[in-house]
Amino acid sequence: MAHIWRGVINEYAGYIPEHIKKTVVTLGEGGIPLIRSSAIEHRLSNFGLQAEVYIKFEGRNPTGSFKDRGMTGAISAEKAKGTSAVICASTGNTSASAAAYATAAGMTSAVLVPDGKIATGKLAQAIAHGAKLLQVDGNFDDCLVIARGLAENYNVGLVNSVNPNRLQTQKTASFEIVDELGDAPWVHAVPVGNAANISAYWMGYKEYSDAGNAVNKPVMWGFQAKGSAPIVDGRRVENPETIATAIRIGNPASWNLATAAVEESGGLFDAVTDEEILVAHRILSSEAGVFVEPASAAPLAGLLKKAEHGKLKMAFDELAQIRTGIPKIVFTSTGHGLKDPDWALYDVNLKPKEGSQPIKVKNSIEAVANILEL
Ligand code: AN7
Repeated sequence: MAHIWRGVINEYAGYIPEHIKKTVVTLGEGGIPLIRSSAIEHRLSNFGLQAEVYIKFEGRNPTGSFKDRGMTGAISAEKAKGTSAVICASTGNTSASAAAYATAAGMTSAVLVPDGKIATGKLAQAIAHGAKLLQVDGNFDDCLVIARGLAENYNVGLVNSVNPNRLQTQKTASFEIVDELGDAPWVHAVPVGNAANISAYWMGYKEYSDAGNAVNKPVMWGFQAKGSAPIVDGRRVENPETIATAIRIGNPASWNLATAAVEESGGLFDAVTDEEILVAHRILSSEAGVFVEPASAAPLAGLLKKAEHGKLKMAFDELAQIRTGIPKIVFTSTGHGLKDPDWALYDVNLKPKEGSQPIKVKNSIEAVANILEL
């Protein structure tokens, strides 16, 4: 039977609150199949581990990141309220998504981005979709304070993930995973910035198993970037730093929800270095065939580190008491590599990578064959 994917609100309507469903604004987000990666399974086998590894590649969403799943909920609810202008603070992806969905809804948008590097692709998207783009003399956390203040005092809707409608539709990523695997994976790893995504996944897994669609729930593993790891450090980071600019956040808004998700699921938080992130980034692009932005490589970096240190084996052994079959791991790669493509051109020491420039060649079959050593 013909079926056009109608976006996450309509596809999972039974799990979405009424006020979000009244006026659905969608760009067809979600509906993203897991990618099973034999290359990463092979990497784990080098540590003596047998597992099925699946990538939830959220870069396949309409604006190239997982933010679209939540944005359809936030913008739909604002539309139902008659809101005409929305605002958000963002390290880049939220702004791209907010701008796109606001435009589709016939609203205006303004986005507050921090001083310092925001990936070019993300800025281009916000501008292309007509957002008013303001770069604040401060970091992401400062931007969020301003955005909240504006929404409290002026007639403008806040579409950051502190808006509960975001999580209500973002949770659908868990539903899709369970629908594909037939149950929750054993371990689910995600990058953590403002900490909404890990909270939304956990909410989704709980709701779906409560509804009888899954027998189990996964353990949630959250990975922050070292230098920008407030939850791991147990305190706010005043000047967060990492090359993974998407998760350069020092005071996550959903800190408590994320901590609850990890505690309830029996999971963990840990930090990975920029170098570990870039190594994982390279493995994803050159072995798995999946091009992500740096923040999206953090969960693989974390999983490989845990595998190397024997922690993944310990987790499997423990989970084998309640689960059967081969362990299944899912990790979420949150954003597309094209958002921030320069990273493909540098090695892990941030030096220009060999072979990152095209080789000039004469316009002839023979010349090309020669260079390719055919
Ligand atoms: C690619 O766009 O916070 O822990 O303002 O863009 O739910 O914040 C982005 C976050 C991971 C972290 N990966 O997710 C923003 C913003 C990518 C991201 C995260 C972000 P949360």
